[in-house]
Amino acid sequence: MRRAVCPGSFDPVTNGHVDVITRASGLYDELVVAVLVNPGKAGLFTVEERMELLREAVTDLPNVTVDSFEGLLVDYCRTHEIPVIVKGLRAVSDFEYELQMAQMNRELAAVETLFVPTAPQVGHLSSSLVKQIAKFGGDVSRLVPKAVDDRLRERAQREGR
Ligand code: COD
Repeated sequence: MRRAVCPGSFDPVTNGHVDVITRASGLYDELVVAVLVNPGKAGLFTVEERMELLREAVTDLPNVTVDSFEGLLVDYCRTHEIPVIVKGLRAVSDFEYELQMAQMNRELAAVETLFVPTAPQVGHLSSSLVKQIAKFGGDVSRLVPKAVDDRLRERAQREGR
């Protein structure tokens, strides 16, 4: 059984994430999408909300499950016997940091990292840009799954924008 994990903050999941998850799901028998819990950093969405939005985004991918974790990614990999981390790469700016993490994760636990180059049509997407656009009332419907767009609109309405 070939297993891999796609980790991230996913605050919230974007079409860029969905593209990487979809492509990775075709390469492995089982793919876990793991939401990082960072206790020191409050996101826009709670970890439970992010997981719920991810689950809705991957309903068509039967070999994908959604989980969350707090701590070192390599510990999660060890506990769940996952030998591969899949990451999306957007630009050179992603590469330096991602390479450093990949090398460290390999040194810590012999976990390999597979980089999936972003699809050109979603290479400019990031959760932080999506949040910024939505915050000021911009249209993000083409950038995120429908459930995320709905949730961002609800929030904007609630907050009177
Ligand atoms: N196209 C392609 N890929 C994309 C796109 C896009 N448009 N947007 C995002 N991605 C990729 C990112 O490159 C990343 O690989 C993944 O999707 C998740 O993105 P984010 O922004 O939701 O998540 P990050 O980058 O904040 O997540 C970082 C981790 C949580 C994975 C990392 O900090 C981590 O592993 N933390 C655990 C603690 C740990 O083990 N630390 C030691 C590391 S050596």
